[in-house]
Amino acid sequence: MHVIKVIGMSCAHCVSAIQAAVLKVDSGARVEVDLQAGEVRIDSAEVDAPFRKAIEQAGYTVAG
Ligand SMILES: [Cu+2]
Repeated sequence: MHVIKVIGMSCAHCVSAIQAAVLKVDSGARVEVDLQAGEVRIDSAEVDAPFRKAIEQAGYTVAG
């Protein structure tokens, strides 16, 4: 399970953009976007880095 802090997510559009970015890395991943916490939780066997990169390429800032 990956927990990635993401800055700049605010609405349903952000949720679907983040989900699409994550699923492009691993189409079998389970993704939960928590807008209130500013967290993306990803259940996947894939490593962390490509998810962070994909989220940044979608236009968001990954914290930490
Ligand atoms: Cu949005």
